[in-house]
Amino acid sequence: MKRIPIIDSHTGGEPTRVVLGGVTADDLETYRRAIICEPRGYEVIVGALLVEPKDVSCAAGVIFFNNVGLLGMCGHGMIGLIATLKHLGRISAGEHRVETPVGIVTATLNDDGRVSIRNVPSFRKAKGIKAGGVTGDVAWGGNWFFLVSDHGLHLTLKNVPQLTQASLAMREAVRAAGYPEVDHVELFGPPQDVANHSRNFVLCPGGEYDRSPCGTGTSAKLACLAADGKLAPGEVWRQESILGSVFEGSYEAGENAIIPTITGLAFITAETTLILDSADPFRFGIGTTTEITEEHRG
Ligand code: PYC
Repeated sequence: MKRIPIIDSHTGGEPTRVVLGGVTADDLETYRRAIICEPRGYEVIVGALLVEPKDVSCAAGVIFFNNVGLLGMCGHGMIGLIATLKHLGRISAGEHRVETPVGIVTATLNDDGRVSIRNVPSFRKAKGIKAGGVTGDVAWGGNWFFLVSDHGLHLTLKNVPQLTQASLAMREAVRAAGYPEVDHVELFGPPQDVANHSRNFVLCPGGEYDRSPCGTGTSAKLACLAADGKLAPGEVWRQESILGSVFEGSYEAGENAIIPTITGLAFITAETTLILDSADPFRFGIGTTTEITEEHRG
């Protein structure tokens, strides 16, 4: 029996599963799908493995992962991680530096329970790329995004299958157009709540959609707004998700980049231990991206 203690949370509807032990950075790939996919999870979950930071000024290190691989950074996941560390009594209100594979993020646990993430430097790489019948920008916010507004689609929950298919096609097209690094697609439209500035639909690397407004995607959006002179440093941008949940974003000007801060709220949903029974043929997970091999059958 292999035991993996976890804590689940959601940030604006998007789940995070923090792994507290039983797995190291070296064997994460062996257990990644067991942690994320059915029958213990589902393909939307983003995992967060706590690791020792290399930089001693950091309170923790984290590796984010999903159904198809590793993520550079994850905004909703970082908010979920901080809420989890608070739930465990390991941190209190204030600033906490957290090391990720793409840089150090400063997370502030506010007195009201919300978490503000001062993200890695974010920037627009290319403007006005024509691909797959749309025109969009390629930007980095801790992950790579293709940001599109002229898609002509309605950003509603009932349209998720259509939005997913269209975004997958756009991702293929933008990769073929010379941007193979793009693994997220972000569609923008008018908000449903007039208090917000924009609504988005975000396609994640494994073909799932982000239930939250996507922290790294909102950072990429802020980089494009800043580059176009449409948002000033310190000005607040309220990004609404396809569910209607909201992240607040603002930025400081950096060198050839911006430093975004994204604020959101996470709720703990479960604390439990995953069990991988060596007799279980599905102990390493099943799902659309998973093949059960002889090795898995044992
Ligand atoms: O919030 O940055 C984010 C994120 C990336 C993938 C899913 N959520």
